[in-house]
Amino acid sequence: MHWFLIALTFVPHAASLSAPNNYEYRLSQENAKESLMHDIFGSLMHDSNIIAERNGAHRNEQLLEQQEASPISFPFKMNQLHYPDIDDLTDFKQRGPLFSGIVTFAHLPQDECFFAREPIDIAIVGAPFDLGVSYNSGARFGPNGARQGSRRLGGGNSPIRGNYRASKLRRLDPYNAGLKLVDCGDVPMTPFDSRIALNQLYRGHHAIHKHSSFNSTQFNNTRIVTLGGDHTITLMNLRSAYETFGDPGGLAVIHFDAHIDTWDPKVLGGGISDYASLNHGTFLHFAAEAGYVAKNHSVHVGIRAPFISGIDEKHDAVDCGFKTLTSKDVDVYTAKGIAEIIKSIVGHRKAYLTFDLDTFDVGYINSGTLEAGGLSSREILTILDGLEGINLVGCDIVEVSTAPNTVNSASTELLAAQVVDSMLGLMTVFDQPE
Ligand SMILES: [Mn+2]
Repeated sequence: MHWFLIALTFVPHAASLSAPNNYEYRLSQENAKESLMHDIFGSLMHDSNIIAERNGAHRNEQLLEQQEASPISFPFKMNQLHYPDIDDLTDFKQRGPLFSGIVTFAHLPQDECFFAREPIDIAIVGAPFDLGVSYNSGARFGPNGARQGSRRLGGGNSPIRGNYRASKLRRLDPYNAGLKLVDCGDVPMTPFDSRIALNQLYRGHHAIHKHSSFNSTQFNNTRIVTLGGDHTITLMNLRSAYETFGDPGGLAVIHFDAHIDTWDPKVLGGGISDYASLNHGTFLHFAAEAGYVAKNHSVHVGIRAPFISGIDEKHDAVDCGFKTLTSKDVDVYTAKGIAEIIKSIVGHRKAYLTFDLDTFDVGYINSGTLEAGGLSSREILTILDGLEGINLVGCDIVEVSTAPNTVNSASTELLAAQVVDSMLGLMTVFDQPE
C-alpha cells in the first residue's frame, strides 16, 4: 500500500504547487484518480453511488435494476426480516456481549460473602486501598481495573494454559471445573485511615475464610484471591490465610515483584513514625516477623529495583528468609526453569502467591513503582503455569494502578486479570479429583 499512500498524500499537493492550472491537466488528474480508485475498489465504488442514491430523495427503479444486475453480491441488499413479537424476550435470557453488563471478575456470580454463610470454594474479593504507596498512587482503582480487564475471561479452554500438552492444567477450564467460584465485591476500606482500612480488610478476609468449601477435595474452607490495592494489603491477606490454613512453620510465600518489600521499617518509613513504618515496602518484614512466612522456603521472583541500604540483602535473606530470583535470572534459567526453581524452594508446603504487577516490564503496565528490565507477559504466564502442582491456599494481585486517565490502563487491567486467571488455574488444578 506504500505507493497508494504516497500517491494520495503527496501528488495533489505537489500538483497544486507546481502544475499549470489548465483544463487538460485537471482532466488527466481526474481520470488518473478515477482509474486509481477503480483499480482498488472496482465496481464497489459504483455500487456505493447506488446506496447514496437510494438513501437520497431520488430512489428510482432504474438504479435498483442496475443493482440487481451487478455481478458483485451486494452486501447491504434489503432482506425481509421477521423480528419476534413485541412481548417475546426469550433471547434476553442469554448473556449479552462480553463488553456489556454489570462487571464482576470474569462474569462470576456476585455473592454476599461477609454476612451470608453459603459454601464457596474460591472467592474473589477486592481491596481498594493505596495509602501505603511510596511513589505512584492509583491502586485503589485496581480491583475495579482487574474486573474491567477480565471481561473476556470466564470459561473455555485456553490453547496456552499449561506449559505441556500432557499436563492436567492444559485441559482445564477453571471456571467450569466443579468448584464454586464467586466474586464477593470489595471489602469496604476507608480512604482516610490506613490502619482502620487494613483492619477492615483483615476482618473481611476472616469473614470469607469462615465459609465452608462447596465441592473441594482438598480444603474445608474458602480460599481467597484478592484484587489489590497496594502491596501493604498482602499483610492482612497473608495473616488471615495463615490463621485459616497455615502450618506452624508459616506459609511458603511466592512473591513476584521488582522490589524485595522486606525493607526494615527503620530504613523505609519508620524514621518518621511507627504509623508510617507499615507500608508497601515493609509489609513482608512484618509478615516474616509475625511468623506467616516459611523461612528459606519463600522466594522473590523478578527482583531488579536497587537496594536502599547496605543491610537490605542480609536482612531479606537471613532475617526474613527469602531466596531471590532476579528478572535477569529469567534470561539465564528460562521461564520454565524459573518455575522449577520456585517449586524446589517451596516443595510440598502450603503456599501463598502474591503478585506485584510491577513484575511486568514498565512498557506493559502502570503500577506503584515502575522499574525497567521487567518480564514479558508471555514469560510470566509460562512461569505461573509452570507452578502446576503447588498447593496454593491464597493469592493476590497488587499495585494495579488504574486511576482515571491512566496511560496503559487497558493493558494494566488486562494483565492483572490474566494473572488472576492463571492463579485460578493453579488453585483449581490442585483441587481436582484424581
Ligand atoms: Mn511490591
